[in-house]
Amino acid sequence: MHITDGDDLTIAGAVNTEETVKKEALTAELKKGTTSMSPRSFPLDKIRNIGIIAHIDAGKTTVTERILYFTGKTYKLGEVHEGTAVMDWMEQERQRGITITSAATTCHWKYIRINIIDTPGHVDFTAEVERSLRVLDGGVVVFDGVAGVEAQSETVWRQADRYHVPRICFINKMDRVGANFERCISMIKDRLRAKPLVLQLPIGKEDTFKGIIDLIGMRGWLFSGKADDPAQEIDIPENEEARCEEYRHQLIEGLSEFDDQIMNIYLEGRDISASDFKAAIRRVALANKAIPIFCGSALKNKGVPLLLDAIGDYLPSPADTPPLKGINNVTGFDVLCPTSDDAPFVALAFKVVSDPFVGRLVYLRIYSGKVKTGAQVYNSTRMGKERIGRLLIMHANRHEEIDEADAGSIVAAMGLKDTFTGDTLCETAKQVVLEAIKFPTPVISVAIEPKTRADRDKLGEALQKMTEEDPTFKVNYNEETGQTVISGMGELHLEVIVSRLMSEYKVEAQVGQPRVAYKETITSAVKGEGKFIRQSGGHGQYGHVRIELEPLDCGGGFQFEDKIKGGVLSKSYIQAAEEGIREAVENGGVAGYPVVDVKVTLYDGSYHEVDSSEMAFKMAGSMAFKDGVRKAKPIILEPLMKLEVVTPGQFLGDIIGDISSRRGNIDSIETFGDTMTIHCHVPLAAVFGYATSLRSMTQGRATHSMEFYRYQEMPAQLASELKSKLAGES
Ligand SMILES: Nc1nc2c(ncn2[C@@H]2O[C@H](COP(=O)(O)OP(=O)(O)OP(=O)(O)O)[C@@H](O)[C@H]2O)c(=O)[nH]1
Ligand SMILES: [Mg+2]
Repeated sequence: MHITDGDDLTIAGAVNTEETVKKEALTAELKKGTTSMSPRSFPLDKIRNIGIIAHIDAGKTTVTERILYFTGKTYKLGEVHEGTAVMDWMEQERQRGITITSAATTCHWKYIRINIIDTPGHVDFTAEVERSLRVLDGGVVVFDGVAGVEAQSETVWRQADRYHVPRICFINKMDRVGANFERCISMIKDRLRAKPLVLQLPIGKEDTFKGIIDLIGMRGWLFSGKADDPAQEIDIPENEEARCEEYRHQLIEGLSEFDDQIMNIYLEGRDISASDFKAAIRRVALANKAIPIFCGSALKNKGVPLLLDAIGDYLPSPADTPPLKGINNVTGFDVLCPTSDDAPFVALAFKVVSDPFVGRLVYLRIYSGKVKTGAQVYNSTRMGKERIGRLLIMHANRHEEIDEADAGSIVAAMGLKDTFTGDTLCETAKQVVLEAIKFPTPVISVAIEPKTRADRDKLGEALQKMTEEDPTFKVNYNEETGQTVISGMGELHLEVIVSRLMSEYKVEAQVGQPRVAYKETITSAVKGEGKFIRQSGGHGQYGHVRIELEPLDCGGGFQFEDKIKGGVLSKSYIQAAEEGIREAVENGGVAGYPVVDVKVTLYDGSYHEVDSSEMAFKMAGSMAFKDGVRKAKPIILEPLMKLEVVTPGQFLGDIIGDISSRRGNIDSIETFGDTMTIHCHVPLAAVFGYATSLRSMTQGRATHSMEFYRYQEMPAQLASELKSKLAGES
């Protein structure tokens, strides 16, 4: 079943519904394949830019693969477990059966164009979800029908909340033993604190799950399980009638709470038509007041066509999303960027990929205006001109060339040399900067030593490409030890990077054990002084600065203020001192870890007519900072992780005992039947290799999920042990 002849979608409430668009013509064109990605303007209100988001293994990629098949985009069903999923195209993804990098694609359903980004569920790749949610208009949140709302689903839900992304839920895996639709709904209510609008009920459960009841049309749909068999429409089975009436009633009540139009029809005792229903649900969903819920089994080809209808019906088009706010580069005033082809061009770069065949690709979400191949644009974040070489529509790792991209579209551009993730592109004459995307800091690192000189060169090049691609991946070269240290979000993240270095970039290197990325901060305000004075025979060196150091709140990063009174030091010496201070911040405080949450104020200094140089002031800055940190009661910060363990009750005692011995704190324990969910916080240093020990403790029957929570002070005893260990190593 590809593009179907099914009911028209009621895109009630969408812009231009009342028909600037010739639906039939468009549908026919799409069927023939004549409207491909071509450069023509696709009606804005018929575009859906959506992300598929969820906990690891919920079935996001499988849902996406089914969407591609049912929309006729692919002609073979892609399977994650067989390594044939189109969206999981990277070698690492196919080997491991997980998504690592978000992949974009475009397909058409009835007369809707759907731009999809399939995101990874593993928390180590959270940056991929963050950047996707930043540029998408709507989300499909997928749940495993057995596990319900898992830890990472909650995390992505909160991320979507932050970006105000309207979403719909798909309760997947209804065919699995233990699948429980009602339990999933109550978890959506309790854990996500969301208001569910149940629009479907499953017919049968587990291996007898065979279809879905649509509570709006009050019709049943049976799916044979074969992707090519059309769904069979049936009356609601007699034994389900009472349950359906009850749910429908709840739906009307739930909707009335948020929608006056439905409430009025209901209070007047009139029948609510399907289009009234759809229009009201769309209004409520777009306003993020309640969440439409659907169900099915992607793997068994059940329910996905109805989900596709729902994407058209209940998720926003770019025109429904409020205009994005940017800042005028010159005046500093707010600027609204309307989703319109006629407005000045504004786009956000949200992803950079080094493609081995086509080179450097920059993914763009175009918010306003259009852009043509060859156009000159302005990177307002870096204040430089850029030229767009070619424009592409991506389909996972393949692409199709276009010569123009419009407002509301998601495309990849070639030829941009100096544009990075989070940068804004706009017109030179109408400069605007959009808010950049915020990414978490890496918490774990590993040392890499290339085997030969040739490997060192290859390593440098590979790491540069990878840091461009992944904003949560950082590289530090330690001058003193000659070691390259890479940092990331977790063990899996670094493991994937190391595997890619070896298999994709053919670097041979010695890789150390993963280590915690500690940081340092100060706890009191102090003054520091740096004097760099050298008197040798001829020309000497003279640089002298006085600074003040103050602790900032957690997350405050590093701030620098110049309070030098006129003429005491020249601008170039001040800049050189700042540079020296910044380098010292990165190179580390008393224990050699980067210093965070500190403000440095440069307030005084002196220079020598002959001997002073920028170099001398850079040294003086660095010395002043080191002097200050030593006096400011520095402490070591360690990453604290949020850990969630789901286990059969019999292992609860052992798991809790183990967590306590790892300096963990239990926050709460939830019980669902015999399944216990333990929520706790544990320092990262104490949970290396946790997967292995949990597996052996529970015979592989417990699962866990861990994500970075925050940095916290390390206990003094452990901090001093760490310092003496470091002293011993150097
Ligand atoms: N029984 C059953 N298994 C499913 C269903 N959907 C997906 N799976 C299986 O669940 C596993 C994970 O599916 P994926 O589609 O890779 O899940 P994902 O959410 O993309 O996972 P990540 O991208 O790694 O977070 C695969 O083995 C799928 O075959 C379903 O409806 N029923
Ligand atoms: Mg996946």
